[in-house]
Amino acid sequence: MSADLSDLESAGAARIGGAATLEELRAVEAEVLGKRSALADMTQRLRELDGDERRKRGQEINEIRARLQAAADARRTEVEEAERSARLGAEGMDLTEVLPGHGRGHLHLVTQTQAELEDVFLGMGFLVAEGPEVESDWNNFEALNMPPAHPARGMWDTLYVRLNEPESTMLRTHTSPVQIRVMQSQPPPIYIVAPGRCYRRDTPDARHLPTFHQIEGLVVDHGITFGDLAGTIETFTTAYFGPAIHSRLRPSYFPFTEPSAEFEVTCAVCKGEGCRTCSQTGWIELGGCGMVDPNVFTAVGIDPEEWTGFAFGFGIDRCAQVRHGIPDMRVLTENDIRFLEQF
Ligand code: FA5
Repeated sequence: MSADLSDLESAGAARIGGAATLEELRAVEAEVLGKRSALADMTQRLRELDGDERRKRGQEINEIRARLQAAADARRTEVEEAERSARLGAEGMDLTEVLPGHGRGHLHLVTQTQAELEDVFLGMGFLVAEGPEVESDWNNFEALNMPPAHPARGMWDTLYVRLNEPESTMLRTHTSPVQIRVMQSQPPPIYIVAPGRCYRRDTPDARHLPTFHQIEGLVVDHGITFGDLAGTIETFTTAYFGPAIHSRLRPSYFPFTEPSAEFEVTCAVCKGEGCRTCSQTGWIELGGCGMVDPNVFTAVGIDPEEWTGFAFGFGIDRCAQVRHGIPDMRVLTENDIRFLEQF
């Protein structure tokens, strides 16, 4: 019987190994391991044997069945993989295909705007820096002169991440934490811009999105003045918006700059007349700016007696809105092809 069993196993293994499709393998499995297989027949015939002999043969048959089942399982994985590769090859899409009348697609307006803004500042001698979107309380608030419970934290409706201590980790509410990261990682002089995504619990409206983009600027050097800040903003607006858009600085408050200002440009939708987009004011706020507060320098270990600097943070989506006269910013996230194709 041992010789029979060994023949049966090698024949079964050969049949399994030769199955080329899943369907074939199913049929072979039934034939080799199923209820009507020779193996099942031998199991039935165990009854004819007695005592020890029956136990010994029974064990042999079980071992052979287990080995053949393992071979069938392994073959199934191989055949499935081969069938999947063949199917993918046959169904493969040509993503480079260009249908008549359709372009190849292009960068989203916000991405284009970010690249253009980076170019303007690169042309002025700035470098581009980056920081993470998930930030620590220290970088997003505390080092920016806002200790815990500082009332100015309320200026930014914050989305927290459930990580570490409660409310210690958040989705950054602005790109200003990149200022902190840069000042901690390199000594002055510093001339950087940091574009990136920000998050706030803001209700979407014509000028607000809960997820939006800012571009931060930071300059730290000897003898930097508010005049340098105003000149930089003026150069940037003329380069990016052209001469038709007017800009103005108005006194404001940010805990990390002193003095601080808000930076506004004429509403491109109504040309300054007043409309729904600009809440009838004729002006749209682009961002905030000011001279780096000495407390921020102290927090990152830069001597405020030696160095001075300015910082600014503008909305990238707002820049796109103003430049292209987009009445409602929400279209930027709707992915309506009729809108996207215009840019
Ligand atoms: C700030 O975020 C400061 N960090 C800016 C700053 C940087 C001041 C450096 C001083 C020095 P504010 O919250 O005002 O400031 O936002 C700046 C700009 O980001 C706004 O003027 C607007 O253009 C854009 N912005 C803010 N919230 C939204 C929003 N929900 N949707 C779209 N754009 C927004």
